Amino acid sequence: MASRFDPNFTGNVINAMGPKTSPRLRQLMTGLIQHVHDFARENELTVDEWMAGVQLINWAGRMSDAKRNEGQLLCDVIGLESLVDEITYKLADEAKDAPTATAILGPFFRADTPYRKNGDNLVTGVKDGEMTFMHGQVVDFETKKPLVGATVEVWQASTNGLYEQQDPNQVEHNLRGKFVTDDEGRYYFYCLRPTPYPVPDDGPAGKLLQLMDRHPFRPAHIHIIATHDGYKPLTTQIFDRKDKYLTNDSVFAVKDSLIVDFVPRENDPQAGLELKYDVKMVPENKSAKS
Ligand code: MBD
Ligand code: FE
Repeated sequence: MASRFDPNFTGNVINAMGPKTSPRLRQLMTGLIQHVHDFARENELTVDEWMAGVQLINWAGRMSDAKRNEGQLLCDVIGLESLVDEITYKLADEAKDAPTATAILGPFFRADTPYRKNGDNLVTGVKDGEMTFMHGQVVDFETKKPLVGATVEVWQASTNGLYEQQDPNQVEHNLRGKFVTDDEGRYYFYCLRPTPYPVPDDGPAGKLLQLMDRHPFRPAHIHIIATHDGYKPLTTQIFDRKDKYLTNDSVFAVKDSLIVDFVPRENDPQAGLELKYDVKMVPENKSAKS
């Protein structure tokens, strides 16, 4: 089918790249230009529509700073971060001794999260939360060998739907911490049972959700990053089985194997709930499928 548009135009743009371009950049930019041009031609994109997209991207840029990553959130609501996660970590599946599945990092990770001692309480100044004792073991996914001295980093939003850096009323580093596993590979601490949470919808990502007639909610989740020398770093999230947004996460990050159960805990004045969660890691030089 002959295009109504100049058949040489896209090729000319791609061929404008010079010989010093790296092979990978050439491949990515060739694909990007080709797909973006096809998108514009197939939809007969108007100048006004294109400019609305430009304005949306500029708005995201103006809104972003050390505490807010609106560009990442825009990618999240169109599923791009979850797709890249799937591509990158093809390894996880539902098999019995499969490694822990990965999930996206999201925009609220902080690189300067403090270390805390096992048994510490992450929660300050939250009155309406359900306190949870979270604990588990970090193990090699195949041998089940406990990984001593592994780092387990966690972060979660408060019951008001805000992460600490979004909320001037929370103490610095509230609801986040790094723990080091003990001689048996165990970690343990007190946190909140997470609650469902709207991604910030006061910027372009929220505007786009509204235009697409979608809600901004994410199912209740706790973020985890586990690391240990000689093992592949693991970034994931765990989700409360009782949450009503499990099947319609606004950023498409839920995987069945990451759904967990909060159970009642007896005789602990600090927590009425308990969550046991073991982390199964993959050695660095190994594919989980082998
Ligand atoms: C979040 O809290 C989150 O975890 C992700 C992935 C995207 C937006 C907000
Ligand atoms: Fe999150």
